[in-house]
Amino acid sequence: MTAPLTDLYRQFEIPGVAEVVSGNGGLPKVRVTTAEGSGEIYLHGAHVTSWKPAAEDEVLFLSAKSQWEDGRAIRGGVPICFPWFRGKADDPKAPAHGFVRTKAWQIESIKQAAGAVIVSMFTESDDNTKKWWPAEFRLVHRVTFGSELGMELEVTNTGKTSLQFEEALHAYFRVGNVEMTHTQAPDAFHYYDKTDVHTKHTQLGEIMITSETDRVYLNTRDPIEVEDPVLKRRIRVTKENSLNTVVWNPWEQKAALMSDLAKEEWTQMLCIEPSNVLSFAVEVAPGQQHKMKAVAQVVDF
Ligand code: TA6
Repeated sequence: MTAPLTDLYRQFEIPGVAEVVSGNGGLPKVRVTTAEGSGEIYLHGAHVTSWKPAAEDEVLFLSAKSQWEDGRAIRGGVPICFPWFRGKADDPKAPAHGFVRTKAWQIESIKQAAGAVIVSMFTESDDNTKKWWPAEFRLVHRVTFGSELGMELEVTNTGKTSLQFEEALHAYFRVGNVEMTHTQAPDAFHYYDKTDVHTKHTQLGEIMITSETDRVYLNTRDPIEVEDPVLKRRIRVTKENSLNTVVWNPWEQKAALMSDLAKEEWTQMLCIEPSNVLSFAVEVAPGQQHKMKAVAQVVDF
């Protein structure tokens, strides 16, 4: 390739507002700067790695030891899990959380909307994806950077047969000390607990993180709020067309096994993942679409 990748995307730039630059590991990213907030999204996995509303500190966690290369997921930000969540049921060799978070996507458009910027990236089925999953699809990740962070995952079935998939916006939020957080999820009554052989449990009251936590909450539609007394802020995640919320923190022992997580970083992250997984997997008929949306806000503490 003669022109660096960033030159290929020069056409999409909005000078002084949205630029395509070389990021970590030389991977191209779109850097957004507006009066309402700033943010970054890599073409690698259409992966949001930063969102900072005006007058607030960074809201997303990003590991200092993340890898930045094809075939590896960035540790932190918002990885996109598709078309399966965790391991692929019928293929132990398949990549965890699917294959779209570890490949380069393409820019579809960059637009201004009121005080925000909407960056749309897409990826499509090809011979490589069909090695893992035979479906024909187009996936668009539409991200709105402003006083809120809006993420919409649009799946189009471009094939001739119905397709079924799982999906998750695996968001890592930055917290002062995960053990001090209180998370409210009003309709998160039942969950499967991965730390207890996936048995079904009932959630009593607020979600507190006091050990390794890896829960798939079922049939949840309500907004989730993480109260962070250390950073003195409350992060609210509102969902559309998502019936699961995954809550994860590896805690000390599991974190020590993760080469792309620096020492003690596990205390500064909490994953709140709008998703459709397990029995809530999505089915889309040929030619039809499904859009899952999540909006993150920093609200008064
Ligand atoms: O969403 C929680 C989870 O499924 C955990 O079980 C843990 O595996 C986490 O995702 C991270 O997965 P990754 O493949 O990104 O290391």
